[in-house]
Amino acid sequence: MYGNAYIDPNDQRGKTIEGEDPVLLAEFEARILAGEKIEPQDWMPQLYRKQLIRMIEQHAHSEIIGALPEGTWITRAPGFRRKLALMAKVQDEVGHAQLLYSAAETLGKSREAMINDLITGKSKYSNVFNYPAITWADSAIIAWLIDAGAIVNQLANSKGSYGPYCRALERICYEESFHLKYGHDNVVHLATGTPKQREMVQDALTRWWPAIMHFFGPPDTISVHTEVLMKWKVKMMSNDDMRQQYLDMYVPKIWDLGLVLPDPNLHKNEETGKWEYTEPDWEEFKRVINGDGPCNAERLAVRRMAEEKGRWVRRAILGEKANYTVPFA
Ligand code: BYC
Repeated sequence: MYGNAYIDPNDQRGKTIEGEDPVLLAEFEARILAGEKIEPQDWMPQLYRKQLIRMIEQHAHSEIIGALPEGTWITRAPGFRRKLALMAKVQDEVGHAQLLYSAAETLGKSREAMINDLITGKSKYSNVFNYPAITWADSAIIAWLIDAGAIVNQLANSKGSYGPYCRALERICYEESFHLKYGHDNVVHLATGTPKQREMVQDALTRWWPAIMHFFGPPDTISVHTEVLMKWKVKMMSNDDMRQQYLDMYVPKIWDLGLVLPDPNLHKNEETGKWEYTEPDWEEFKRVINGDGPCNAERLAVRRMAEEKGRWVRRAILGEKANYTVPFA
């Protein structure tokens, strides 16, 4: 347990900053304003702690679940070199989850509790991993364009206020940049290949684009957490600003390959300097992040099976401490 890390579910201070000591709160906010990092043993408002746990935990779940769609292609990768590279990438993603669960643990929530919340459907994870990787080209699009989205998000937030999260993000970004190059190489190979390969990569891009637009979160006007997260420098860019930066960096690269994005309205308004686009279907986004996407049930079933099958190992190493609170079916 770290510093004042005990989490009381009935503690109303976790919902607002009311009830916090005003002097401690002012000192905390001054440190954040000065660009200092907050460390686990430091005083922090309960709302800051709860928001960080929510966000880092969701991020960790996204990495471990995110290993699954690409993971299905390891046995079917086209050639030995692609297989080796994909295996290494998938292994990296699981390692990212490990780093992030450790960062979240410093805030007082145990890893067992986080995993239980994932496999019981209580916690969220990134929308994008609830879609299937139907062809090899889907895995290429994930590695290029979803890892690219992750880098936009993580590079910004690695400059944030909570030390353990920022340090984990920095390390993750080094590996993600390599994933991005691997993904780009795969997409270029397909886009400059046979007509069949080109068609495959175009179809994959068309399938993934709406989910990629969702990836950065709902528009700022309806985002619930952005205001408080940005005030305390957990989030360093708003959802819409991340989406804009991403479009700026990657749409020209996609068009350079002669690929078509499935949005006839997508263009940069030269006067405002902003990208204009058709809003993706936010009702679908809500359904998918709340458990009703094409692969949610399958993804959680795989994680549940992994927890169940690994149980004896945890028992052997940790004894009673390995007991999870949720009984498996
Ligand atoms: N997916 O108030 P908002 C990877 C939820 S893995 C699902 O804007 P916030 C990779 C949000 O949680 C890296 N849910 O939220 C791995 C909230 O619901 P709750 C993935 C989403 O937190 C393997 C509600 O919508 N990256 O790259 O201010 C292979 C309202 O949203 C999403 C991360 O996890 C979403 N996309 O901002 C390849 C980054 N968006 O909690 C690649 C870490 C929103 O109130 N997370 N929601 O029930 C973040 O940076 C922020 O949480 C977000 C959303 C920008 C995603």
